[in-house]
Amino acid sequence: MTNLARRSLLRAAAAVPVVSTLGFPAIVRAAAGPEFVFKYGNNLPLTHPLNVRSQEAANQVREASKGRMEVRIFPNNQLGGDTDMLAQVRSGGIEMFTPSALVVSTLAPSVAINAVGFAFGDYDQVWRAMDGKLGAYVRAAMQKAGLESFEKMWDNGFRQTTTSTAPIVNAQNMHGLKIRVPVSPLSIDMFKGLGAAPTSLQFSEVYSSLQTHIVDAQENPLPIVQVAKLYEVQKYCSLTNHMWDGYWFVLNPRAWQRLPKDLQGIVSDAFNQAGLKQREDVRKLNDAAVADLQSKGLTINHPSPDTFRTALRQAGFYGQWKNRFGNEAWDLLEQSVGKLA
Ligand code: X2X
Repeated sequence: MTNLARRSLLRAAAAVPVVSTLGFPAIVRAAAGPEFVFKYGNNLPLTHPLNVRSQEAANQVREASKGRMEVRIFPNNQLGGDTDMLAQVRSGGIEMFTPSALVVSTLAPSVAINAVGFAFGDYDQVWRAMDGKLGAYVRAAMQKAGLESFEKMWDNGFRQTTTSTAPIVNAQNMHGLKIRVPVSPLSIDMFKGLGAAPTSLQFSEVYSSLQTHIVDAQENPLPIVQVAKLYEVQKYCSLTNHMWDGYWFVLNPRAWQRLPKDLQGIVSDAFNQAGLKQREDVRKLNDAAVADLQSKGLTINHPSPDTFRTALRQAGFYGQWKNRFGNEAWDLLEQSVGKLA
C-alpha cells in the first residue's frame, strides 16, 4: 500500500466514529492529524513580535490548509542555541528557523552584508534593499548553502550597546570593553576595529554571562533588551545604532520541496504577510522603548556616530569587508546607502 493510500485509510477509519456519533465531519481531518508538520525553532522569548506574528501565521496556515498542515513553534532556544538550530534546519531535524543574518553568515559569508557597520541610515533604506536586489542576492547565496528562505525578511532592529560599567559616548570608550556579540565574524571584526574585546556567544548564553560578569556589555536592538530583560543585568544603554540586523525565515530544502504547491503558497503567504506586520510591531516597540527602559533603570545616552566611523575607517574595516563580501554584494549595498569605503 502506498503511504498516501495508508493515510487515507487511517483517516477514514479515524473518521467513522466521529461522524457517526457527532455527525460533525469538520473533525475528520483533525482526528487523523495533519499530513505535514513543520517544527520551527527560534531564539527569542514568546513575547517578542517575531513569536507573536509567527503564531498568527501558524494559525492561518492551519485554517487555510483545513488542517492538512501545522507549524509548531519552539521559541526561546528550547531546541538549542543558534548554532544548534542552524545545524538542525540544514539536516532536517527541524524544518524552519529564524537566524539573524549575522548567524547565517557562518555558512554563507555574504549574508551578513546588511550588518556592515553604520551602513543603513533608516528603515526606508533597509527595506528597499532587503525587499529588492540585495535581498535577492542574499537569498540566492543561502540557497547555494542549502537553505530555502521566504521572501520577506523580519526585523530585529538597529543594534544598540548596553554595559554594566560606563556609558559609551565615543569610540574611545570601547577600548578593552568585554562585550558579547553573536556568533558572527563581522561582529567580532567590527568590535575589534573599535578597540573592544568582543566574545561570540549564542543568544541563549547572554543573560547569564552578563549576570556573572563573564562579559560586561552586549549589543542588541531595544525590543530584545526589553523582552529578554537584559536591563536587569545592565546599567547603561548607548544608542549607537551601529548596525541593522534582521531575521531570515529559512527552511530545510527537502522538507520544502515535499510540500505540495498549494501548501507552499499558503505557508509562504502567511509568513510573508506576518513578516510585514512584525516589521511594524518592532518599529512601534522601538518608539516606546527608550522611556520604558529608562523606567526600568537603564541610563540612556545618544552618542554621535562620527568617532565610531572614523575608528572603523582607520582600522581598515570597510576595505577589508568589501573584499570579503565581494564587489557585487558591496555595490548592491552602496546602491542603497551611498559610498562606504
Ligand atoms: O543573538 C543576538 O544578539 C540576537 C538575538 O540579536 C540575534 O539573534 C542575532
